[in-house]
Amino acid sequence: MAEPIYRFFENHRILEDFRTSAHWLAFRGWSEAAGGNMSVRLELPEDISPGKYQALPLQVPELAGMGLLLTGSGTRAREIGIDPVLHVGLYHIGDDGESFCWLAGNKTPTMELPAHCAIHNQLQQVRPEDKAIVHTHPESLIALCHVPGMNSAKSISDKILHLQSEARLHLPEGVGFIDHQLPGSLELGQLSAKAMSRHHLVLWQYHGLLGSGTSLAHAIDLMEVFEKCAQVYWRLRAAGIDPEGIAVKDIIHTLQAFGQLGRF
Ligand code: 2HA
Ligand code: ZN
Repeated sequence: MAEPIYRFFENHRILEDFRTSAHWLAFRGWSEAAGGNMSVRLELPEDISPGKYQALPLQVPELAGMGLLLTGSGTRAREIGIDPVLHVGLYHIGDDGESFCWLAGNKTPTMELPAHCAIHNQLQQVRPEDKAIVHTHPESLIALCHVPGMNSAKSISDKILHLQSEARLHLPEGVGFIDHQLPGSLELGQLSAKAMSRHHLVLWQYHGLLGSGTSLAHAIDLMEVFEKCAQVYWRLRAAGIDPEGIAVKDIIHTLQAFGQLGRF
């Protein structure tokens, strides 16, 4: 198709970020069935000719007029990694900030559309450089949710991130946590937006992980740091050790040395 919006979509360099990120998520086994979803917000060209608008389940005034790339419902990471054009859709958020319209690519957005919209609306205000959101299902982190006491941002951040000396440098604020919610619900979306205003990563209890970054690859970097710590935790538990972790004074020393203490 030769329409300008199709050329804009199909040639957009961000599709490469979708391709390589989806490939990696599939390779890591974090995306069983069609688990997980990704989005990036972007500016659209002036000359779009939108069609029919549908109501969004929430108001997103910060996103009015913007473009949103979103993986499609039921799309598999291993297939997005081969051809993102078929599996990622481009949408226009209406100037009213409460509707959206399909422009190109996949036509059926992920069931986590409310979360992606709510979070982008929040990030546009608090961390505008974070344009990308990834949701995925890493098993070592899901398993953590079943450990008694691992049920708050503080308990998980302090126990798990202090198992590797650089983890807290990547995530000085720690990670957020949300009690189990209905997948795809507006409630999950709104709680996520609130938690993501303070954290780059948020663990959804018994479900999976949510991350933001300047690119999809950057969000996945942070996710891998957290998942690595969880793998260290499970190795120690399997050896019969319940780890104390690195002393807080050493964590503080490291953050101080790299000028990140203010974010702790
Ligand atoms: O896309 O992971 O949370 C499937 C999901 C929903
Ligand atoms: Zn999920």
